[in-house]
Amino acid sequence: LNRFEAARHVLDGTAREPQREQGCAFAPSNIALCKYWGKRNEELNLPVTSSLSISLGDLGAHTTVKPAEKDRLILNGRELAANDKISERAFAFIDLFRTGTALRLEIDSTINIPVAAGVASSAAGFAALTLALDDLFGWNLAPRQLSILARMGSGSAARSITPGFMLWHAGNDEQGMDSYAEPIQETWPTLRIGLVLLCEGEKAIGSREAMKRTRGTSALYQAWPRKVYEDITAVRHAIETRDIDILGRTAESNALAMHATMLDSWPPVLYWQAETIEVLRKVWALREEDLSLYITMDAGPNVKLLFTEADASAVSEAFPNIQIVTPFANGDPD
Ligand code: 2P0
Repeated sequence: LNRFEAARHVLDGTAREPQREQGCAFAPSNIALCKYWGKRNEELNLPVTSSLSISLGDLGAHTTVKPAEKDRLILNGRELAANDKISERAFAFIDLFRTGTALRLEIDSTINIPVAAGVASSAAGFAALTLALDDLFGWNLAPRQLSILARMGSGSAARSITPGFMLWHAGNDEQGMDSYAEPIQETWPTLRIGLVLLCEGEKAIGSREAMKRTRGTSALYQAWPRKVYEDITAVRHAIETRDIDILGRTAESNALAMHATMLDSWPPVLYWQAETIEVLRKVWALREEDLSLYITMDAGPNVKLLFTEADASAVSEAFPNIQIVTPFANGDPD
């Protein structure tokens, strides 16, 4: 399989046996401002386009990995069954790094993202697992290589290897050696992200399947790569100049365009619920009142708000039930 070859390529010459008792790591979750939607290679999670994200500060996954009698996955204190989908995906991922050994591992992961916020936990989960394995095996890989490995667990995990703004280069290489995320060296201490806590039931369709269907059936998808390219340019400029209106407008438009390609798919994919539309209309009304408030959304009904500290109290008043994230909580090194 191609992913074993790709992993071997990255890990060339490194240890296949633990170098210490256990490996530990934290990785933040991230939200894309310019989305990853569509793969050119499903086995390696190679994207059609580049994407750009912001990490969620201290919201993410704390993971410990250590040798054990059998493979075990403990998630937020509860052991999952070996045939649970999440366990199967995690064990298949660690298989990439222990070929030719009888090594069994216990993964203990605590994810502190509120479930009702609808922020994917796979990004933080696979990134933290990759970092914990690096620690356990003593690989000492560079962030770029860690991003390539994490990507093979979940595409968006490529963007969770380091905090801050991350740009995931789509790349051209067939094995994906040029498809990794790297930090954009800018901070924005006044930037805020609001997680609107909606109730989410079981997803009708997972994002893997939805991406595949969109790429395969939506005529609008043809316009998507160019749209993302232009949006990434605009968002980078907005980050450099700390312009919340350009950042917000571009991110909102990018998310809505992604959902438009889903609606254009067959059978159609619609993640929105009635509450989703209520939140959108409320945000648009507040913008009429000169609030610099914008939204982004992922493969679910939940809405994430983008704004700055200057509007934080007005936003809290309008949305009492949100969790506010400060991505650059440690301030500005400049
Ligand atoms: C993103 N999403 O850029 C996009 C926007 C959802 C909507 O990345 O199949 O869990 O593991 O590579 O990364 C969610 O998809 O998919 C996602 P896989 P992933 O954040």
